[in-house]
Amino acid sequence: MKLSEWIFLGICALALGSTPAWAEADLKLPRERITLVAPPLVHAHDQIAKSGPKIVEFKLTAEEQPIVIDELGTTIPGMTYNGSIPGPLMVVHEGDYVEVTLVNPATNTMTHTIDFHAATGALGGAALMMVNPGEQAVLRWKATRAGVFIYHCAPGGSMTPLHTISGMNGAVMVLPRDGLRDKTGKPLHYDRVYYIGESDFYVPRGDDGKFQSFTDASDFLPKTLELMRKLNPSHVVFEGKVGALTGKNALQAKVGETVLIVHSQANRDSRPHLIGGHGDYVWETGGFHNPPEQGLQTWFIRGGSAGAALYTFRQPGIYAYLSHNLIEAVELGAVAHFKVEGKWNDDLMKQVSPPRPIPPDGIPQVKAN
Ligand SMILES: [Cu+2]
Repeated sequence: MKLSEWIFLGICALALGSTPAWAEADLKLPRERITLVAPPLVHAHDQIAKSGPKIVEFKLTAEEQPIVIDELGTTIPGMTYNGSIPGPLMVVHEGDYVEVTLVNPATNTMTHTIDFHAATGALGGAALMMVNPGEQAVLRWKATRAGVFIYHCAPGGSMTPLHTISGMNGAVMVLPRDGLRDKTGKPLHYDRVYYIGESDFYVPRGDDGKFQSFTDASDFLPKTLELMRKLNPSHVVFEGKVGALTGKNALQAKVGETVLIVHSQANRDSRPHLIGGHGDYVWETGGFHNPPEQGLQTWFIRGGSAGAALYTFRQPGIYAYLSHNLIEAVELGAVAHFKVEGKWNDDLMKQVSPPRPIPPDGIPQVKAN
């Protein structure tokens, strides 16, 4: 083995080791290594920080792999962080340092990086994380702003939107050290947190009118680029696939539980709405130091941002959580389900009279019951 190869292996070993030597030399803080999980799940975390700032280590691997984006089996050559669309949600506290290792395996064909909207400087870190196949980089940035922020690939030019819409996007949640609060300063807590990442895909149709499938990026990218420029998505989906969060994949909750729903859209506007429920507290623009809005029906997620909604479920049943451009929800796929268990509250809603034929005598249905 050549000397240069030994040096490269040594650098890799350092970077993968428990404490990178160069990082400890300039920042003496406790470290915590987080194992990320695929959305809609979120890694375990404290809502209120138990100690002072620390360095929180995450590892993201760029994975270029075919992904199925609908129930028809339509396949695109996806680009992902850690294999999921969106990439995993990373949770830290304000004042912590986020230390990310980005790995681009030699089996990949493209250059990847990360622009963290929560980070300060160097294109959100993208300029310092540009890794070619066979390379990795480590970036540390200070979480100075509390809120939910997206991250996405940004290799430059048309590759930036192409990689972002091909799956390379995710979010970071920077919690205030003392947790979430309402506009009066009252603490707010959640029993569960789900991360919903919305994606827009641009897939060409064949002469038969059906979506074409692709596994080769060099074939797919020029065609999706042409469609992308018309701003007319073929799919708008949650968690990278039509039906990823519906039916047997529904999100679970119980009556009385408070759920934090983090919703990101790295490229395009969205309008989350929970049918039969509300946003009790909504940080629509994602900033946790802005007073949350209360009692919302629909909220707006600007393309290139993330927001968070806190809701306490009060009735059991199946709820649809969708983008309330109903065409995008029903025709293009932007729907999730919550399956909520518990006891029905007649005071909040009661079926006074089920549907029945209109009585000939015109007696009001309420009396007929
Ligand atoms: Cu990329």
